[in-house]
Amino acid sequence: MSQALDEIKIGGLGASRKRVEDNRFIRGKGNYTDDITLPGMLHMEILRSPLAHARISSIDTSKAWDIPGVHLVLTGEMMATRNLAWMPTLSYDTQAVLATDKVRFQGQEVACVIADDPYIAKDACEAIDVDYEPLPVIVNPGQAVAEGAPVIRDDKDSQRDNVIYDWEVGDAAGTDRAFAQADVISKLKLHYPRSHPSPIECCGSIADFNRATSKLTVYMTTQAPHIIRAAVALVAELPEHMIRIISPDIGGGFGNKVPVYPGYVCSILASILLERPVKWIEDKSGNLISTGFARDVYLDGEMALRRDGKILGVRIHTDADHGAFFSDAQPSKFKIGLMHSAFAAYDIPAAHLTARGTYSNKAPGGVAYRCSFRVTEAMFFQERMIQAAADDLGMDQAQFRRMNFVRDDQFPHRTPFGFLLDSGQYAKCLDVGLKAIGYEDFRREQEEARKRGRLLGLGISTMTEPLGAGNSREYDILGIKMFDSAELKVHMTGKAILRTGARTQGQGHETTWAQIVSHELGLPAEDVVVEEGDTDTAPFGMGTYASRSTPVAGAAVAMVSRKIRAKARKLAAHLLEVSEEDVEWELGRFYVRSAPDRGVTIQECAMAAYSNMPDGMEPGLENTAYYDPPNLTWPFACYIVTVEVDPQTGVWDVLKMVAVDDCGVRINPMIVEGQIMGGLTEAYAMASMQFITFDADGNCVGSNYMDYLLPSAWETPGFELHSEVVTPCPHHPIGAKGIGECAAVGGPAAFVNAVMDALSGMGVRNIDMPLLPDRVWEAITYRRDISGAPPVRSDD
Ligand code: MCN
Ligand code: CUM
Repeated sequence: MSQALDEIKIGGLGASRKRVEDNRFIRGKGNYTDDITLPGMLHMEILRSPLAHARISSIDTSKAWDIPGVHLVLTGEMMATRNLAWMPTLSYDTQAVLATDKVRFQGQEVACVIADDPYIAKDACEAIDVDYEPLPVIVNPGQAVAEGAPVIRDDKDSQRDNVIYDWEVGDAAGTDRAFAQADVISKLKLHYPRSHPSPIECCGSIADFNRATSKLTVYMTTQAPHIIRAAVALVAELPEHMIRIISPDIGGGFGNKVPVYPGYVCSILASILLERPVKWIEDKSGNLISTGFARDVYLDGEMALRRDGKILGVRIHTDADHGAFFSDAQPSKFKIGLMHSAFAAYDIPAAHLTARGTYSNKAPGGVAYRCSFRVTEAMFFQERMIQAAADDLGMDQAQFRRMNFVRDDQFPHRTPFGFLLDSGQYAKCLDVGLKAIGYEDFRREQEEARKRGRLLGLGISTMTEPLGAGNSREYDILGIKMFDSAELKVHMTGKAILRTGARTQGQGHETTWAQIVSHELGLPAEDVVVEEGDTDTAPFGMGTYASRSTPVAGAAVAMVSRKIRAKARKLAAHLLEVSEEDVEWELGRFYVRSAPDRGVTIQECAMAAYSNMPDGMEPGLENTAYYDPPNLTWPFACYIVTVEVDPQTGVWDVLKMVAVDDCGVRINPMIVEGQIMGGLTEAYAMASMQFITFDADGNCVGSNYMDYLLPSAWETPGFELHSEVVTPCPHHPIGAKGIGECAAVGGPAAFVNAVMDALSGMGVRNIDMPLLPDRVWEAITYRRDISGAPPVRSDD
């Protein structure tokens, strides 16, 4: 107990330390990509296509070249002479850097201008004449596979249609047998609409090629600097040791800053050609219209049920709209990410999933936005399906979940799709949530209110999700294995610098990693500075996404600290003049087992490492650890929302929301709560207001913040968080599981389930997100489902 208290005092595990990075952020002293100015720096702007699908018959850049201050106009044709008109994507497809033959989505990069300042560059973009011959446009998977559909990717010799892949996982025959035995079969079909992460800071890069040293330095907004270095080495064929990627402070990533964008590539080539630094900073509409969108998946599934409520099997089919290029950043082995993590929290004997991916005339993207590779869609479908199934059976929502959960004594548990779950207390989380929301009372209140014409609803979402790719057996990106790393250097006065292969974008790694070192070594957290994001100094790692930092890099931080402690123990034995076996450890101090008063602090050991080491010992107190996790981590969450729907207007208000998250041991409870609050806010936004859609001509509707709404504190409801359920991860060195995405993943279904519950008995089975008032009103008034994303509905 006293050790735990001492630890909190020095900022170790469990301390709600204020975020050290906020010291500079809230004083305006952050250092973002756009803050960086280099001598002789030029500015790049991108000309984007106004049309979604068109053949390019000519591009005339002569007027742009004539504008004073213009240094370079890049087109696809010029990129092609360097073999850079196309680049490989992280999903083994190709993507146009600058269009040559055709444009394939509105907002696609057609040309770039590099000039003395961004205003000249923008004017010069407008002076470029492009002749387009419009082609028929495809905006959803139904159109993509229709008879006679134009082939979008006619650049690929082997591509005869718009299908990217047909993929399956699970046991088809076993699932057929489960359905043959079912008393009830419940069905659900829905669309998880396209959404956009919209971080405060857009994407950007400053490429600086120095001919004299042959060194290319790129400052850029990336969540994964080492992957970018590898990609630049392989695509631009530059020697890897001559490439330095620096990811400065990042103003939010949320997945938007994982992919490789044409703007990065163009700024790099421009700097090589001009031998001057070239800066590209994307504007807000450019960001919304062309980068890293998420979701856009149609899900169709059914569940085989026994009359008593036992789930016997599930079948899921997904149709994913990938846009013009298949550029998902996801583990190589899986075509539809970790969609097959669906239903993992439930003990289901048989399951089968089929997935088809298609091209469309929309911006590429795929798995980004606070989601471990499609788990958001998986968990949304799961929890909507669970609610529909319970309704079909006439069973209580909570009881149906409880009777089908994987029980505490069933771990380790293998899901029918092959994942291995290690630990959890699902029923307990649900019980805490039900108590907090006042379940029984609300149900009574709901019934009473119904009699007076008021529509109240309660929605539950319970899920476990796989966080922390990978283990290297199963998880790689383009063959690069998904492990991570940490390097710790303890200086002679006991102060230290820690570097990892992850990259914080707002999650607070500078604060939390120091807490892990504190826990392992007893150094005060404030004595440990954390640095990430520079490939010349950080150890190799796969970056931050999929909430993998704590599960993988965080584990590496614990492991490297233990290596340091092992060496410090030898130094302690030397200082105490006893054998190593006689030395005991307590937080921050080694002592002699038979004489506990005789001891040395970790700081004294650090000094000895540089000034008084035993004979034959290598000096210094530094080490590196690479960590390949044995498995993913599986946090669990229970989100419960109550709402009131106004039948006259379709407006719905959140009455109360409770969240019970079990992410194992919490390093910093305050940061964890911040992650959950942020995620729930995003979940609420997706459920209630966020819409980025396309008309029949492929015009993006929602490419500005008048149409694509970000919730402010005014719209966002209050959330009540509960942290009493803690199931440590058995294979993580400090028992932590990931948390960064849980609320954004599990939250949306709770809101939608609540509105659907309010409408129960009205013959409405589904309203696709966002549940805008007019859509809810239409469902109530005409007693029908509302599907897809207008103006072009999926069923059109
Ligand atoms: N943490 C903790 N105890 C745990 C788990 C996590 O104290 N048991 C802390 C971590 O140490 C870290 C934070 O919580 O400081 C998030 O940790 P983790 O769950 O490991 O997630 P990552 O650090 O890998 O962050 C990635 C995740 C993703 S994928 C997206 S997308 C997202 C998210 O984080 N983007 C964010 N949260 C974000 N928060 C901010 N402010 N900005 C973004 O861009
Ligand atoms: Cu896919 S959003 Mo996060 O994993 O960077």
